[in-house]
Amino acid sequence: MAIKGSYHRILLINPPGKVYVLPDGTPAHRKHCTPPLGLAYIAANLLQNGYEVQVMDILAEGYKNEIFKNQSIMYGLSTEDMLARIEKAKPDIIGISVLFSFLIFEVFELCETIKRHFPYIPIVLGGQHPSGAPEDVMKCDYVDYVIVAESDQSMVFFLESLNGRLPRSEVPNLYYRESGEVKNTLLRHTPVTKGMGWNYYNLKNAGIPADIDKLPFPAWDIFPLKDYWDSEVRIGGGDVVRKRHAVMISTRGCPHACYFCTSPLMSGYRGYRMRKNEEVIREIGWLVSRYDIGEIAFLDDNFFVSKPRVKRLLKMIAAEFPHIYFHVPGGTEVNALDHEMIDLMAEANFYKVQIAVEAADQGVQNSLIDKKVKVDQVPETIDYLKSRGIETRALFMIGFPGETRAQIQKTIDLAKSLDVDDFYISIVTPLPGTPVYDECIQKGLFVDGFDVNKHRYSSAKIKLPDTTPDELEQIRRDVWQEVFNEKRKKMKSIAGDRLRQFTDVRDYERAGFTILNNIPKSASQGNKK
Ligand code: B12
Ligand code: SF4
Repeated sequence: MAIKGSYHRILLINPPGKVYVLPDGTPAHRKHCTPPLGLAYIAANLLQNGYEVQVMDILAEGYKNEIFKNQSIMYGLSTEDMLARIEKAKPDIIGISVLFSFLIFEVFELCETIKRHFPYIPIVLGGQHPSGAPEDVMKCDYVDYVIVAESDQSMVFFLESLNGRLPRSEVPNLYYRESGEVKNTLLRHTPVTKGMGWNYYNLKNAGIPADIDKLPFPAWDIFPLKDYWDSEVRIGGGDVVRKRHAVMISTRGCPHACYFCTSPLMSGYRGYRMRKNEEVIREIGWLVSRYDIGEIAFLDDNFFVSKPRVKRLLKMIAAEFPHIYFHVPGGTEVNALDHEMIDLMAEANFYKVQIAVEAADQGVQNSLIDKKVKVDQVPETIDYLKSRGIETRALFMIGFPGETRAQIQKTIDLAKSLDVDDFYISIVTPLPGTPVYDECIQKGLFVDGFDVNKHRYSSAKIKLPDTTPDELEQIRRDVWQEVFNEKRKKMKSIAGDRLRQFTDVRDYERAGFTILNNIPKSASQGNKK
């Protein structure tokens, strides 16, 4: 069924990639080239409803095209190629996905370039950043609409309304302009909890898919799969295990609501929904038979939290797909990893997990981290994972509001003591739309020069009781250095690259960089890490 209307041809865009470059000229991390699952779901829903959909993955299609700009390596299609693609696609409307806040300026630039050449094509933005800061994003004159939260269905409703088949008030989660004023359709519902400029809605009122088994499978046929497969790196930064890899999701949302996390904005307050295991198995089978996939990453917010579901799923996977490899790049809730779970993971070829420890101090855990990690269980869990041959990476956060130097030190000590393949310590980074962001505004805790659009997880953003921003950043740098010196030889996952001095052209190649093997140090003078 072909849609007849003024807006029937949609171009979905994944923006370019960006890697921050340290003052000494070293890239802060590897490149990534991940299939954009959210866009693939939106595309599938639009296609199912008769719309014509095209995709331009600027990052993947121009993966090898790198330029140095604003102290970062940007990679993706050139402006000329991007404009030529739009000219050819002749879309009636463009939708752009913005997962990462640190990309929003580049996305605004992209919108400006598109509008300069195609002023009549409306642009709608969605994804994590617009969902947390819709009012901010609508301040950009080149953005016509924002849809917040999971938009599989609301994007279809939005197009129906543009085509005059649905009143605009019926489109969930839409921000638009009327007589120059920004308005939204969220106001119809009462939030469960409310902050400054954001609301958390329960599942019923969140305007997101309630039964995720009813969604069509992601529309990978119209995505540049070969470009994802040809890239040198893997989701989460690890090495290539199987060339033909894919991403999928078995649940949406999370039963928790940690005070720094955006999940409640995207997926409703405690809006946790599970797919039937049989449906997950059906999708794996489809990926294997249609695309000959050999490796799959589950992008769930909190994959392991529903233990009986996951244990049954792992048994089914081990029985049906013994030759496929799996990993989970999102933070894993350690409380869910008992021995039986770990044994089943090993049997189902789950070869890598990231343990979200966050903070070592149980007081910080209990007051700020809704999942309340049992910290004393962490070392034993990691040892058992290792004994079963599963690669482990531990994730920590330092610099919570009110966190003392002693509490930070506990986290550092724990990070250093664990026998993991890799760890990552991020400095607490308040994302718009989260309670921690509000607390910082209300109590005046943001450091001077704080800019929500320039997030980096290595820089201090919050004033602490007895640690200065410089000290906090130094503490983090010292741990890297120490681990680099002590454990470098032992580490085989991304830490090997993260801690590596980029001295050799192969170092750059392994990290996914193609043309830049030496960024001029002078280009970065005067910038802080
Ligand atoms: C997979 C993942 C990754 C992948 C890459 C994903 C990709 N496609 O590029 C990898 C592992 C590489 C990654 C890396 C990082 N990630 Co990450 N990642 C995720 C994760 C777990 C899942 C994303 C996903 O696919 N979800 C499933 C799909 C179905 O949902 P979705 O993409 O959100 O799409 C829906 C909506 O957003 C919306 N939508 C999406 N696009 C569009 C477009 C339009 C037009 C509309 C209307 C709607 C819309 O509708 C979609 C369907 O419902 C999220 C957490 C999360 N729950 O989103 C974090 C998340 C996106 N990552 C995050 C971060 C911080 C990072 C890192 C910076 C971590 C670090 N410290 O290094 C790096 C940065 C990478 C880099 N340097 O470029 C943050 C971003 C926060 C922010 N506002 O900036 C998130 C939200 C986690 C968190 N809560 O902190 N990440
Ligand atoms: S457990 Fe993880 S996904 Fe769930 S709310 Fe907390 S940080 Fe977010």
